[in-house]
Parts: sequence; C-alpha cells; structure tokens
Amino acid sequence: MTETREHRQSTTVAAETLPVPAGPSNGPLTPEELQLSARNHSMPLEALRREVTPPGLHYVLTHFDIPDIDSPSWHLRIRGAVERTLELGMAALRRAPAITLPVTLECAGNGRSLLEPRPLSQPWVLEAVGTAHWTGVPLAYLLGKAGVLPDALEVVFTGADMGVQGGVPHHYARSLPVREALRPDVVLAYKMNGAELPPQHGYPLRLVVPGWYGMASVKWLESIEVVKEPFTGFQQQSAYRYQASADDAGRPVSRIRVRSLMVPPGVPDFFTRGRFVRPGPVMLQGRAWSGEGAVAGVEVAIDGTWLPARLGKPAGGYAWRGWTMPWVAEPGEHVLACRATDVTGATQPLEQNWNYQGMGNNVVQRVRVIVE
Ligand SMILES: Nc1nc2c(c(=O)[nH]1)N[C@H]1C(S)=C(S)[C@@H](COP(=O)(O)O)O[C@H]1N2
Ligand SMILES: [Mo]
Repeated sequence: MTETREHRQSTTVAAETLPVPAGPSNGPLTPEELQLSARNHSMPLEALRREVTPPGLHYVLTHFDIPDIDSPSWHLRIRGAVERTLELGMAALRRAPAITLPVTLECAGNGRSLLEPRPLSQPWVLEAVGTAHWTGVPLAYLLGKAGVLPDALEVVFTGADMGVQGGVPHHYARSLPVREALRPDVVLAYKMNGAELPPQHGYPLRLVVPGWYGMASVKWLESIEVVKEPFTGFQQQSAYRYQASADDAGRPVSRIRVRSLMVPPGVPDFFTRGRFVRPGPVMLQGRAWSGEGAVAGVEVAIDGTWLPARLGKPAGGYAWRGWTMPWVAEPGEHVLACRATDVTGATQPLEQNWNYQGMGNNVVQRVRVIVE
C-alpha cells in the first residue's frame, strides 16, 4: 500500500551486516571508490565542445542498480494530498502536452575527490556534468489535473530503484517544496536529445528539475506523492546536506553553484592527462552555468593573470553558456584557469570550503600545459 515505502525508510539494518563508510580520508583511493567510479562515469572534458551532450558522454550517477523496466506494464501514480489520484501509463503521458528544454545537470558531489580530506563516496574529479534536451510533460500540468490541496507542503518523487545506504533500506526518493514543483519548467521527461531515455538516465520516465543539483531529478519515476509534512527519507534528510561534521544536521543542498570548465587545450599524455600544446595562437574554450541565476561573466587566467573571456549566446533556461578566449602560447610550462560569476554576484572560489559530504564543490579548474 501507499505507506510501505515510508515505513521501509525508517527500518535500520543491523550494523554488522552493512557497514557505514568511515569518515573522510587522506589515503589512497579505496576499492569501494574505484568500484563506484567504474559504474558512474563523468563527461570527458572534450565533450564541452558540444552544446548538447550525447547520452553516452553525459555523466551518470546511480546509487543502486539500474532497474530493467517493462514500459507497457509500468505506471506512474500521483496521489496523497490531491483532489483525485491519477494513474498514467506511457501512452497517456505521450498524449499530454509536451515541452523540450535544454538543461545542464551537475552532480552535487562533483569535485569531491579534490577535497582534503576526501569524503568517501563517488570520487568525482571535475566532470560530473552534462547538458541534454529533455522532452516530456510539465509536472505542473499533471499536478493541476490531480488538484493539489491548499495545505500541501511538498511533493515526493520515488524511483523504482532500491538499495541500502547508511544502513537504511529505501527506494531512491526526493521531495521538492510545492512552489518549486509547480514551476513551469519542471518536466517529467521521456526523451533525451529527441530519443527514448537510455536505461541509465531513467527509462521510461524521469523528473528533471532545472537549476537544482542532479539529486533532485529522480530517475525511473514510479510515484509522485503530495504530502503535508516535510519528507524525511534518507536521500532528503541524511544525504545531500552541507554539513560541517558527521553530527551536524547541516543545510539541504538545492541549487547548482556557479561553475565554468574549459576544454583542456592541445593533446594529452595518456597516463597523467598532462597537456602538450604547440606554440602560437590557441583558442581556449569552455562552458559556464549556474542554478542560481544566469552567467554574467567568465574570466580566464594565464599563469595567474585574469582576463575576461568572450561569452557565447545564452542557450536559455538553465543550460550552460559557451565562452572563448584567444591565447598565444609561448614555449614553457603554464597554468590555465577559468572562473565564472553569475547575476547574483556569486563567483567560483580559488580554494574550496570543505564540507563533510563533499557537496557543491565549485572550485576553479586549473589546467597545467607544456608548450613545445
Ligand atoms: N531513482 C534515482 N534517481 C536519481 C539517482 C538515483 O540513484 N536513483 N541519482 C540522482 C543523482 S545523485 C544525480 S546527480 C542524477 C544523475 O542523473 P544522470 O545519471 O541522468 O546524469 O540522478 C539523480 N536521480
Ligand atoms: Mo548526484
């Protein structure tokens, strides 16, 4: 019945059977981190050349297993504090009004492995990001059909995938405040870049919440429940918080902090990924985004001297914006860096403030190149 998930969320598995990871580490990468990083891949930085990321190059983050969903028998249920419960199959969803939006998704844990000490989880470097065109039904349209009751507080989204995290068995589930859920650009997507959703990106249906870190965009969506009390599921109350220490309740993670990345110029060394560049003119390029407001500017530093980059056309909404910067490469070793600022005045830090889960790291990217 409708309560089972919430009850399962509060059941704790015996600690001896499912160890909770130890605190942050300064040591070498652990086998558990390696295992996670082989399952969850980032976007190779050269893919920043493309405005739209092909599905195989878009980053992927899946906590548990990718479910194998048979779409003819799959249904989405909308229930809880609504005037009428809805149950919709894919055929009904495809008949509903559809929108397509370019959206940059970034994992809230992006940059985690650069922190010292390093929180033990998916060990992202810098590239847990991607931009796709998502097509689907505006969530507000379906919530309108269901009729959200006036005393509703949040909307809870639950995926088909299940597992154990922090000793707590649960389906992956996240909530949004009602006013965010009713934004016209929050979409229940069944297409990515014009094609059916790939299994790893949430087939047959996922939520896409533009501007929020990726954890809000629940994949393999099965249930939408309007609730009158704050949702306390694991992924809401324990995970995705800016915490100073293990026992700090912290603040919830929501919108994407401003960030820019550059395509590493030249060619890489296979093992170290160090870059080799020919002397002469080089067009540096990259993209910048923010979930808190449009990108207002990007600066590029060559050996520590910052200069404004040229911004490309905004793609609209919460999609990244291209930038370019001409550079005349002189023989020797150089350090390139880029830094974006958004319309709220927020800018990327030169050194990241540490937090216990390694969330919201938006430190400036530095690329070391040898010109020869
Ligand atoms: N059902 C479900 N939805 C999920 C997740 C998950 O593990 N299960 N991971 C979330 C996280 S943390 C991120 S960053 C994004 C990643 O989306 P992508 O794999 O399509 O890039 O999906 C989110 N939605
Ligand atoms: Mo994430």
